[in-house]
Amino acid sequence: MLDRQDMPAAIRRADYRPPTFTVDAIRLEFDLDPAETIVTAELSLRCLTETAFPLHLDGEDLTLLELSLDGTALDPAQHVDGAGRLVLHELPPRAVLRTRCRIAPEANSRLTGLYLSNGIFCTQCEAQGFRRITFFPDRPDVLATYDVTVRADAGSCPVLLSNGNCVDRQSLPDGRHMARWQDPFPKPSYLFALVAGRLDRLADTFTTRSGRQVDLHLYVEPGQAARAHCAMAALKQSMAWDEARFGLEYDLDIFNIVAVADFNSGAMENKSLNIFNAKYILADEATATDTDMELIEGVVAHEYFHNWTGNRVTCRDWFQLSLKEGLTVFRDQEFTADHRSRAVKRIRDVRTLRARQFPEDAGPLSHPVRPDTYVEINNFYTATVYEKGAEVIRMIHTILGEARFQAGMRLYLGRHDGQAATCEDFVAAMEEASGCDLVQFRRWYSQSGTPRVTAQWHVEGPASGAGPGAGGQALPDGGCLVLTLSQDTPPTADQAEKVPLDIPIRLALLDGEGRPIAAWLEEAADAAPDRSAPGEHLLRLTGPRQRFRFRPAEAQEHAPLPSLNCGFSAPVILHADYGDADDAFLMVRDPDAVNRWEAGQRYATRVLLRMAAAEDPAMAVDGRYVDAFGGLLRDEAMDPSFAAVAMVLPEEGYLADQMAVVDVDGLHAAREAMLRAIALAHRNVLLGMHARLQPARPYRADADQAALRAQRNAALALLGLLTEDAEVQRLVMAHYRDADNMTDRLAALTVLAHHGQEAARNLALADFEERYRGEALVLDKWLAVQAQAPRRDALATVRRLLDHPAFRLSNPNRVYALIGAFAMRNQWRFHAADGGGYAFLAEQVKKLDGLNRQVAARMAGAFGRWQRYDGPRQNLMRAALESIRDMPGLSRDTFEIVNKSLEVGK
Ligand code: B3K
Ligand code: ZN
Repeated sequence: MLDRQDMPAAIRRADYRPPTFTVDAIRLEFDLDPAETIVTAELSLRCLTETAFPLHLDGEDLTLLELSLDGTALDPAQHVDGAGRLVLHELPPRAVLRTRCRIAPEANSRLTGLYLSNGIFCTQCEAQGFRRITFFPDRPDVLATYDVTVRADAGSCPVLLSNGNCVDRQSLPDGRHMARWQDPFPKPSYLFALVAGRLDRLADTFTTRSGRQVDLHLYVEPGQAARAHCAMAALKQSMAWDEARFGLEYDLDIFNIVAVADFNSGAMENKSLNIFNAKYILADEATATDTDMELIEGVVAHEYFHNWTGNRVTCRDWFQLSLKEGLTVFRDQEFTADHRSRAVKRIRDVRTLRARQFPEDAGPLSHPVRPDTYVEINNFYTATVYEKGAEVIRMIHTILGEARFQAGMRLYLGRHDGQAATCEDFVAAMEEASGCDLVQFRRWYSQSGTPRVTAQWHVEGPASGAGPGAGGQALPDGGCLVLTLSQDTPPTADQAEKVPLDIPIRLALLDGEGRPIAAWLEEAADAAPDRSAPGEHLLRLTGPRQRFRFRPAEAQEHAPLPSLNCGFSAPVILHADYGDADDAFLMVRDPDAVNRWEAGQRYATRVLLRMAAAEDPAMAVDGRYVDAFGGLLRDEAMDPSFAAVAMVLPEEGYLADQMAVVDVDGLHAAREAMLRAIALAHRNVLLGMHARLQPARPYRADADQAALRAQRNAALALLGLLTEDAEVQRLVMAHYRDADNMTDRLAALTVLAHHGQEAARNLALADFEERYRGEALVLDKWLAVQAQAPRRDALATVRRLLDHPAFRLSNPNRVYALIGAFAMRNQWRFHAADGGGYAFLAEQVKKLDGLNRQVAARMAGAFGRWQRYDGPRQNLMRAALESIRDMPGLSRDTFEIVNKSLEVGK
C-alpha cells in the first residue's frame, strides 16, 4: 500500500501560472530504431519574465546522453532531478538548448510517447506524451514551430511523416533515408506527431472554397487501402461542411491520416497528421456495420474539426480541456445531424449521455465540465468533459440561435487564433457577439452533478381560479395553463453545495391530437421566442422555482399536454406529471421526435421498475405497455431509423440508475420477460416487418438502406427471444447465413449467441470465428458479443477467451472488446452475486496496470458505481478495489480512480 507521502499529488486549476520560459522554435532529429532511438532537440528558449527563474523541462523515461547551452557542453548528470526533469539555473533571456536523448520505442507498452504498433513507429503526445520523447515544457500554453528530421531504415520504414510540409527527402548510406518536415503553425507539444513504417496509401484531393488544393493522404497497414474509402469520403465531407456551416477552411496544402492497430483512444488530431485507431478508419460492408461507418464518419469529422477548435485555438491548461473537446463534439454531432437523421442522432447522443455521463456525475468521479483538480490528466478525458461539455455548447447555441452563435464563433476564433485560450474566453466571446447575458450560465462549467427539473402544470379558468391537473378538462376562452418548473442539483462526491443554473427548456403545448397549439407566454421576459419553432417556446429556468403562464390563442376542448425539454434542450433529469396514459399518447403523437422516443422510454422504465419489484417479474408483465408497443410497430409511416431506436427498451444499466438499491436479478428478469412478451404478442407484425424491410440488393452503405437494416434487425432481435418457435429460429439462422454485409450478420450472430439454442449458437459462433480468422477488428465483435451474453456461463467464456489467439492484453481494442464489454455492458453477469465478475476485473486491472496504465484506469472505472448495490455486493466490490489499491507499484492513473471510488465510501 502507498504511504501517505507517496500518494500522487493533485494538480489544481487555481495554481495555474503562466510559463516563465517559452520555446519559439524546436528542431528535432530522430534516428529511429526499435530498441534505441536517438532524439536530438534544439530549443530556442525565450524568458517571459523580468525576474530570473530556473528552467524546468519535463522528461520521462529519457536517457540524456548530451546537453549543451548556446554551444557549451554541460554535464547531463548534473541537470536531471529525481523526478526526471531537466533543470537549468542561470539562463540568459534567450538561449539555445541542445539535448540528445535515447528512448526505446519497442519497450513502450503504455502507447504514449513514441511506440511501435505492428512494426510501425507512431506517437501519441496528448496529454503529456511529448516528455517521453524529449525534454520540453510539456504544457499546452507553450507554442512553438517544429522542424523535424526523421531518419530510418528505408526497407522497414519507407514512409516517414511528421506535421506540416515535407521540405526535403534523401537517401542516406547504410540503407537508411531521411525526410524533413516543417510546420509553419506554432503549436503545443501535445499536437506533435511522427509516423514511420511500411504503409499503403489512399490519395485524393480537396479544393477549398478559396481555391487551395489540398492533398489528402490516408495511410493504412499494407493491403488495407480498399477499406479506407469510407474514411476518405468522410474527410472530404467534413472539409466541405466546416466551410459551409462554420465558414472554416483548411489551412495547409496537405492533410495526412494514419491508421494504427494499437491505440489507447479513438484518434488524435495532431496538426495535419491525424493518427487513428484503425477501428475508426477501416471499414467495408463485409467487415464493418452501419453503426461502425457512422462512428467512423463522426470520428474523422471530429479530428478534422479540431484543426480550428483545438489546434488553431488551443487550451491554456488541461483544466480547459472541454474548450476544445466539448466544442468539437458539438461540431461533430451537428455534422452527423446535418447528414443523417437529426432526431435519431440526438436520441443516440442522449442515450450515451445517460448511460455514461449521468452515472459519472452521480458517482465518486464526479467533476465539473471544467475540473478544478486532477491527479492524472488522462483520467479526465471523460464523458463529462466531452459529452456534457458538448451539451453546454448546445445550450449556448439554443439560447443564442444559429446566427448569433456563429457570430460568437467568428469572434472567438478571430480573437484567439494562434493562442492558448480558456473556457471563459469562449463564453465571453459568445456573450459579446450576441448581446446575450451568460453570467449565470457560466455555472454549467463550474458545477458538477445532473440538475433535476420538476414540472407540474394545471389549468386556470378565466374567473374560477386554479383548476385540477390537466387531466382532460377543457381550457375555456381566457383561461391559461400554468406550468411550474423547479430545479435542484443533489450534492456530488466533489461538491456539497449547489446553486441554481440557467437551464434552457424548449417546450410545446399539445392538443388532443398531438398538435402544438398557439399560445403566448404571459411573463414574456423569461422567454426568448426567436429561436422557437412555431408553437414552441424557449424558457430559461434560472431560479429554484418559477411559474410560467400560457394563454392559448383559442379555447381548447382538452387541457393541453406540455411536451417538455424538446430535443433534450437541457441535460437534466426531468420529473414531470406524466402518467402511463400520457406517455402512451406522447410515444405515438408527440411531434418532437426526441420527446416521442422519450415518452416511450419513460413509460417502459416505469413499467419495468414495477415488474422488477414484483415477486415474479415474468408474471407481472404490463399488458397495456405491450399494446402500446404494438402501436409503434404497426405505424408503417414511421421513419425506419426512428423506429429502430424506439424499439429498444431502456438498458439494464439505465434502469439500475433509477433504483435506490440496484436489484440486479430483478431488473434482468423484468427486461427479458418484457422483451419476450412483446415478441410473443406481436410475433406476426414483427415477422411482417422483417419480410417487408429487406433492402434492395446490391448492398449500399447509405443512410436510407442503413435505416431499413436497423429496423429490420430490431425486429429480429425481438423475435430472437422466441427460442421455442422453430419457424422464427430458422429465420434467424437464414438471416445469419444469407447476410451480404456485417450489419446483418452481426445482428443475427448476437441473437444466436445471446438467446439461441446450444447447437445453433455454437454453429454460428464457430462459423463467424472461422470466416474472419485473422481479421482482428472483426473478431473484436465476436469477443464482445460473447462477453455481453446474458448467459450464466458468460464469465467462464470470457476467461476462456483470454487465451484465444484473437485476444492480446497489450492491445486496447481487444481489452475493451472482451474485458470492457463484460464489465461495462453485461450488468447481470458482472454483478453476479458470487463476486466472480469483480474478482476477475480486479485481476485484469492489476495485470494491465504494469502494461498500459491508461487502459487499466479505464477498466477500473467499472467499479465506480459500487455503492449503488446491496450490502454483500458492496463488500465484494470494496474488497476488489482495495486489492487493486494495495498493489505495490500501482500507477498514479489507476490509483486516482480506485482511491476516489473508495474515498466516497468513507
Ligand atoms: N484529443 C484526443 C484524445 C487524446 C486522449 C489522451 N488520453 C482525441 C480527441 O478527442 O479528439
Ligand atoms: Zn477531441
